[in-house]
Amino acid sequence: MEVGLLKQSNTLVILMIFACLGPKITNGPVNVLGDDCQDIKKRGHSQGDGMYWLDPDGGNHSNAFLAYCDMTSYNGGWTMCYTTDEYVKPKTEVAFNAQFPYGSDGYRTNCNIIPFTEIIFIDHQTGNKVYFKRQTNQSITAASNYGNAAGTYGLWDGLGAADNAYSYQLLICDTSFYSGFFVSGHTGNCYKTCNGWCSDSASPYFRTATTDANYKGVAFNTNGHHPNILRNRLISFTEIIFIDHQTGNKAYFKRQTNQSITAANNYGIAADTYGLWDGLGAADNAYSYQLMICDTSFYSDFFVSGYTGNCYKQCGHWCGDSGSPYFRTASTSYKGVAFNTNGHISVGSRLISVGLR
Ligand SMILES: *[C@@H]1O[C@H](CO)[C@@H](O)[C@H](O)[C@H]1NC(C)=O
Ligand SMILES: *[C@@H]1O[C@H](CO)[C@@H](O)[C@H](O)[C@H]1NC(C)=O
Ligand SMILES: *[C@@H]1O[C@H](CO)[C@@H](O)[C@H](O)[C@H]1NC(C)=O
Ligand SMILES: [Ca+2]
Repeated sequence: MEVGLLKQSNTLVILMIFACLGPKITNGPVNVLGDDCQDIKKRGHSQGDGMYWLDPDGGNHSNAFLAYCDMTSYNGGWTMCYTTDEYVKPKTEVAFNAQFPYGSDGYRTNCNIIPFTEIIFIDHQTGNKVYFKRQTNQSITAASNYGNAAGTYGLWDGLGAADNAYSYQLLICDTSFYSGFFVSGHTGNCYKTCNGWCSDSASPYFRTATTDANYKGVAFNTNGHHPNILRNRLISFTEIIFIDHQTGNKAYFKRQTNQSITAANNYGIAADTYGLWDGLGAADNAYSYQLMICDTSFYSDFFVSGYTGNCYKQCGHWCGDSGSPYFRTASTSYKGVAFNTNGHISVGSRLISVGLR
């Protein structure tokens, strides 16, 4: 999901040609400098969607930086802040990196001091776009509003794909629990705070992932107060790594056909969909392996285990496999975290990380 801001239109702007800054990257950058994307658009210097140079604090342009400007959605002028499928830290993750272009997981730019009255959310998997406009058109910046209760800004109107049965509210958070922009419906006359969500399990949420296992995933126009909502994982991968932080051991698995998959499209699909995987690193090479990507109340996560008895597993059916090495996090009935040990029983807890490429 991508989040961007539309600046209020009444600011004084100086547009300059800004030459010879940095290497060329995909989609530009366009050699145009502005306070923000809306500024460039208003001045008539848009050359379409792409990378532009921004200097929102004005004055000396040596601190100008690159941002992707969406110059076409809903009249354009959106400064796009970040693209992510997980927890973000937009307060401090502010540097654009050409390796992570707009629309790919990892895209970042610095929206902190851009004044805005509108905010857009884009779902890259469906192409759906929703934006919200503050009912009073007084602009705010993220920088001076992290952690404020939503009541500070009052109500926002939902436009685009937003459900217009609701008025909305905005939070800008930077806690270890939730970080980033967060729009949701205003229900029960209750304004949310960064750690108090008014028990709102009805209205549409627009939020990235929290660090709480009960509120995983990215909510786009769906209630996000329910545990284990679908994760919008965008990364295509043919290999998956598990790292055991207690021993430092690492095991990775490579799909035997090298056709990539994304988690997003594959939750709940039986392991035979992907066929066999080879175990590398610390994995026991007496086995071929199989992968599941689950999101059930029983088990929710990536799950690699041996392929035994010619049986492919499903998210609720583990082939009675009490022999092969498992790589899984905790299920709600098979406790603990398995790393290279059979996990068809409860095992001890340990800290592991999972990665894709
Ligand atoms: C702009 O700032 C840079 C870095 O602080 C400095 O080296 C440069 O002299 C400044 N330029 C002007 C015109 O003040
Ligand atoms: C919004 O701002 C414009 C000027 O930019 C002003 O004319 C209008 O009255 C304002 N509307 C509200 C609801 O504050
Ligand atoms: C994997 O992809 C490479 C190109 O990226 C191709 O040359 C190779 O034949 C593929 N291998 C399999 C097993 O599909
Ligand atoms: Ca400056």
